[in-house]
Amino acid sequence: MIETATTTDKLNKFEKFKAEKDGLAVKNEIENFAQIGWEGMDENDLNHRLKWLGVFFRPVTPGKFMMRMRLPNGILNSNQMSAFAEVVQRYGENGSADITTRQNIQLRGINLADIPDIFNKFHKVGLTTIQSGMDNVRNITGDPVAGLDADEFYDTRELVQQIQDMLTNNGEGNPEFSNLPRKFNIAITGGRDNSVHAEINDLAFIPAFWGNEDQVPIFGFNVIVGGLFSAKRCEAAIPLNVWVLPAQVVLLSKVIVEIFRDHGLRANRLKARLMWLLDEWGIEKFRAEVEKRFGQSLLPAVDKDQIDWEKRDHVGIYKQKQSGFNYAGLNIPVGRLSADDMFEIARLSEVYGSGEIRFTVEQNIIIPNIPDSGLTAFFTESVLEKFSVNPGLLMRSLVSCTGAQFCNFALIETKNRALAMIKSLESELTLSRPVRIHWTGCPNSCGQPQVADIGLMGTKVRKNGQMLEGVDIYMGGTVGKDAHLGTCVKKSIPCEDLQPILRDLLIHKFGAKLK
Ligand code: SRM
Ligand code: SF4
Repeated sequence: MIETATTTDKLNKFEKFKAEKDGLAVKNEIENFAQIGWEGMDENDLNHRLKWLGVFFRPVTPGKFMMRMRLPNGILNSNQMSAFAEVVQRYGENGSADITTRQNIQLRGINLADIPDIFNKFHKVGLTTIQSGMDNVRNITGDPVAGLDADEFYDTRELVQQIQDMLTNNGEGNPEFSNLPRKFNIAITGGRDNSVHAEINDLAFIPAFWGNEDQVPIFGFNVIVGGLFSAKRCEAAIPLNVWVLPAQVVLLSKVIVEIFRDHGLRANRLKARLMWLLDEWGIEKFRAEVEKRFGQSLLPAVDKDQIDWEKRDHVGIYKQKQSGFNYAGLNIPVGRLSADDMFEIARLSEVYGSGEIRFTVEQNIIIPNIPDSGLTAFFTESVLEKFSVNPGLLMRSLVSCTGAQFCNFALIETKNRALAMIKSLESELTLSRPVRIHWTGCPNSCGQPQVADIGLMGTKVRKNGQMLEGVDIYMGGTVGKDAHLGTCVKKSIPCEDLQPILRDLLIHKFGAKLK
């Protein structure tokens, strides 16, 4: 039998606790939680509902919480970066931060008692954590060089912000969208290189011009839907056969999230993402419902979209479209930052740029608006030794999810192991091109191994009667133009045996040479 939202008797335990009390309700209880402490909290409030506020209880480090922000289009300013630094600084060695694969940041080591103060601090500098976890629309990604890139078709910043404001009630929390069947990812790309991995989002907008050769082309977006990675299923998004003007993007997003909310499958949580609804309905029925709710007929998709470049990683120094200005892309190894690092990045952005900072889905940082005249002094900054603008060809493309250090789903340690392995491979090999290696600690695929040249997915492996940490190897992921997902090519490699296998792959498939 096909599961539908109407089979309420079969609701999974998440649906049941959401029906009892909405996730957003804990917004009014945070002062009380801070006073009673996490040990005194209701289990569903602690383990689940707090995530509606972007506050994550970490069973691996009980009492030291993680906070996930919302940073539309991955953009922040130096005051906001300093606020992050101040928050984690007070937790000493337990305090750190990670840039995420959705152009976002997570802060670690936080005490529950401090959270009301931290929220006040964030409010003052225009930051929100609202609805950044669980069954909500997650951080909305956009081009990291929007407004800087001379070749872009559309500056995505305002649209991304408008969608976030609509879905979150300007960051205050929006009960209209706080009970989705599961998470929902949205991305908008306005450049030529699909810098946001549009195809792995539940809803994405891709630049495409309307009109034939005799007409003045009109700019808009083709719409794709249903992309997802999960332990059960990984799929690239499929065309909705809709083309919209930029001015229609917010309403279309609203309508599609509403359909997911009202009709998404809720009985089996493993099948609660949008793609499963598309399977059940078929794309034509889904499109018809979108059109009905949109209130006017929608144009069909344009044959040719504008993604015709290889994906850029933005690491290095690049000219902006504003004459005489540059953006600097800094490699942040596996996205990890200490409080001191964040103060330093904030300072760099103020001294050399305009105080603006951006994150990429590769967990790196961009500092825009550095005048030509500032570059020589910029290069002398010692922080660039740690966060290089010209890193090794493996390090520059390394991505890793959180892994066992903080994540209780993890089957393996990821970030530290990834760093150590890349350093040692770079010491053995000479490369002539970057190779994108992505680590992910379990099949949930937060580290997106399916988009990598070489993806490594954590698993448990039996060797000589012992259970060890291991990986399945994915290959063939392509990004940018004609992006498609990689597949598993080798299973169950113990991590202790991985390095020579990676070395051989790099030599035989990616032209690396032994030093
Ligand atoms: Fe993820 C669950 C970390 C991007 C698919 N993800 C989790 C949790 C919340 C599990 C938990 O409670 O411990 C992880 C938090 C660990 C921690 O302490 O950091 C977690 N996911 C991450 C981040 C931080 C990985 C990173 O190091 O960058 C990324 C945060 C993004 C953000 O800022 O919002 C992150 N997660 C992703 C992505 C990539 C993306 O969005 O492009 C995916 C695959 C794409 C997708 O969702 O379709 C992803 N995460 C999952 C899933 C599988 C979802 C599913 O439908 O089954 C889970 C498990 C779940 O939700 O039950 C999960
Ligand atoms: Fe945790 Fe698995 Fe996601 Fe890594 S992929 S952050 S281990 S849930």
